[in-house]
Amino acid sequence: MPVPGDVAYVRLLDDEQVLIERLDPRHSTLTRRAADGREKTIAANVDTLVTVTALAHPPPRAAILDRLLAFAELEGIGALVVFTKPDLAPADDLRRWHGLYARLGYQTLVVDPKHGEHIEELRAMLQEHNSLLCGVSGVGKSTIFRALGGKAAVGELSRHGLGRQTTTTARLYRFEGGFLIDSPGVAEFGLGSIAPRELAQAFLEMEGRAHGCRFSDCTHLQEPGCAIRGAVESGEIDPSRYASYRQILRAGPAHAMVQ
Ligand SMILES: Nc1nc2c(ncn2[C@@H]2O[C@H](COP(=O)(O)OP(=O)(O)O)[C@@H](O)[C@H]2O)c(=O)[nH]1
Ligand SMILES: [Mg+2]
Ligand SMILES: [Zn+2]
Repeated sequence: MPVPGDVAYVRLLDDEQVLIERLDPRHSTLTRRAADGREKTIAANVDTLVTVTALAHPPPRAAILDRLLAFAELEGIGALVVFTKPDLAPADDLRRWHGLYARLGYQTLVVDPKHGEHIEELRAMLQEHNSLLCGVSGVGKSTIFRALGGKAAVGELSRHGLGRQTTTTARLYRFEGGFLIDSPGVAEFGLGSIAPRELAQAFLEMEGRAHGCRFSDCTHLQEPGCAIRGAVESGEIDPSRYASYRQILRAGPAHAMVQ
C-alpha cells in the first residue's frame, strides 16, 4: 500500500480514477506501533519532523514535544520546533518555550497560522525538505498546512479486497524540492521500549554529558555521581527536559503514544 511520501507512477483511467502501476523504492519510512502491536508505516521519504506545539489551547506539554524530538533523533532525521497560538499565551511563556529549544540548538519558530504570522519564515525553513507535521490534536497543524498552500487531500487511498475497504486520508503538499504532509493520527509515535542510555543519546544536552557519570551504565535516575543530575542541579540542563526524560522512561512502550 502506498503511503504519503511515496513516489507513484500512475495511469489515469477513463472514470478519472488512477491506477498505481509502480512505486519508487523508499529511501526511508516512518512507522508507529499500532494498538495491536503491529508496526504501521505512516509515511515514506520523510527527512524532517515538524513538531507543532500550541502555547495555549491545548496547553503545551514538554514531555510530548520532547518525545517527538527524541523520536526524530533516534530515527536520524531532522526536527523543527514550531510553536503556535502566541496570541493566546502570555509573552513570557512564548519567550521561555522558544528560548529553551533554541538554546538546545533546535531550529525554533513561533507562528500564528490563523492570522498568517511568520508563515513565510516557516516556508523558507521547509524548502528542500520532505516534512511531516506532528503534534497533538488542535495545535494548528492543518491551519499551518493550509496557510502554506496545502489544499485538498491529494488522494484517498482505498484498498478493496477481502470484503473490506480501508481508507486513509492524508494530505501532502508538494512544492519544488520537497513536500509537507499533514496526516490525521500521525502524532502517535511510540519510542518502543527504550533503554536509558539510548534515550539519553536522543536528548541533545545529555548526549555529551553522560560520559561524565561515575557508572558507565548510569540510568541518570538515582545513581551517585551522575553527571546528568549534576547538570540539572547546577541549572545547565533544564528541569523540564530532565522531567521528560524520566517520564518517557517511566511510561514505557505501552504508553509511548503521543495522542
Ligand atoms: N488563536 C489562534 N488560533 C489558532 C492558531 N493556530 C491554529 N488555530 C486554531 O486552532 C484550531 C485547531 O487548529 P487545527 O489546524 O485544526 O489543529 P490540528 O488538529 O493540529 O490540525 C483551529 O480553530 C485554528 O483556527 C493560532 O496561532 N492562534
Ligand atoms: Mg488537523
Ligand atoms: Zn548519569
